[in-house]
Amino acid sequence: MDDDVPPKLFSRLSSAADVVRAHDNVHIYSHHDADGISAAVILAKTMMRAGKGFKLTLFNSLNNDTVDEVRNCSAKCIIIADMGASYLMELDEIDADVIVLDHHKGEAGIARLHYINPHSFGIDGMSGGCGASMAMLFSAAMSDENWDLVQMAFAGVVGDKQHIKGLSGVNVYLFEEGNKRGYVTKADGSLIPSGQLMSSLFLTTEPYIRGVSGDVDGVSALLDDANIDASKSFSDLTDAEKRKLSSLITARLLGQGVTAETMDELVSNRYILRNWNIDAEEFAYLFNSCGRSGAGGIGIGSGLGDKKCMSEAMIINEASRKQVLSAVKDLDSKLEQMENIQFFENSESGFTGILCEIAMRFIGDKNKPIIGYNVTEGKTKVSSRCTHHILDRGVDLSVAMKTSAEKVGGGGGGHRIASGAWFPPGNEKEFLKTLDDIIGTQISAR
Ligand SMILES: [Mn+2]
Repeated sequence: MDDDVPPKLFSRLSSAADVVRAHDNVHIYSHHDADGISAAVILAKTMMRAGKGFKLTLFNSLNNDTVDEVRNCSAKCIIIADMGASYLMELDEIDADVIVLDHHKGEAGIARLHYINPHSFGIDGMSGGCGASMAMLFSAAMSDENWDLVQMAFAGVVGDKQHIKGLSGVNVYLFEEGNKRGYVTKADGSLIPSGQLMSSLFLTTEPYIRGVSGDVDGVSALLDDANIDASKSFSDLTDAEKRKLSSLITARLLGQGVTAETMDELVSNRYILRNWNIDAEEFAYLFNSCGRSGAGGIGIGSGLGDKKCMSEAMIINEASRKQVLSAVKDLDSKLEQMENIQFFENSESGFTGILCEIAMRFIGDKNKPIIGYNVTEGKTKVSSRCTHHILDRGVDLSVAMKTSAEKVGGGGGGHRIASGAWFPPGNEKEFLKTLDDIIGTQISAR
């Protein structure tokens, strides 16, 4: 694929920038995950620098209720990031200037809306541009002075895992421009998590190492095997120690049935950000933790450089990672199998998607998509994940999730590889049965 940014995309961005310049106040809406929060930070900073008044709201998702909220806001200029593609017609009817910076699939006959999505320009939004990438392109169209914000864009790119097979699409352009200006550099990845080893190996869920993650004795035994002093950090390790520890971790992961594809992804490049002492991956963890703990504002504050927010975000991050870790350990024994899918119920809302992703790579059957759901009052929320290997077998989760949810009075959508849905509680069995059938049909049609 051509990794240049298409000229048409630039002209669309520059007319969107003109629209915003004509207003004094803007309402920004974004998604509460790492990509959405990164996009929100970029847009907030851009508005501050442009001297615009702004409000900022994060949503768990764009749905009928939150679209209503957008419709009823008083702003005459609205920017929606990392969401919107599935509500284009509704957003187009709003009596205001609306700019949508999304990378999820969705096309509709729109008249007034300023819709900026890599998919519209022949770039795959699953890997070649995320919400934060689009926000960054828009920010650069507002002013060339905003290129420092490319650091935040990489928190979004990494948060949406767009870097794992190497950069593509507009992310290549963002890296080149950011690197040229000294804001972003690449470093080699490793199976060994960054930070103090006793703690980082205990907390690690990417990779989730059975018998090590969440197991103090297991961590000590692993470090003993590798002949490494337990007080060491990743950065203290000699090359020989790194090699020894990596190979022990590799052996463990192979024993868990982790694929070569996943191993490659785990050692994908790390992105170092000039103005921060944490890398893009650590930022993505931080933002995700804040978002799913309902503290997206703390995440945004830390991305904007507020020291108090940053230290609070660090605390939230540690607590949230412990919570994810214990849920993953729990999941290790309760994943249920159907013919073409595997599923689990998550009692906590907010991180079902992350659990799906971890389970897909480190716990479950590598040949079936993983579905996780959480039943709350009034709504069952579903997340799903598969792998490139499963996509190659003909699976499209975005279609399958949407169709199955609509059948039980709900809705859904997303990417072929990761998609979400919701429906009224009580329909879980029927939903799963339909989904299992649809995935079966998709595979046999191939
Ligand atoms: Mn995104």
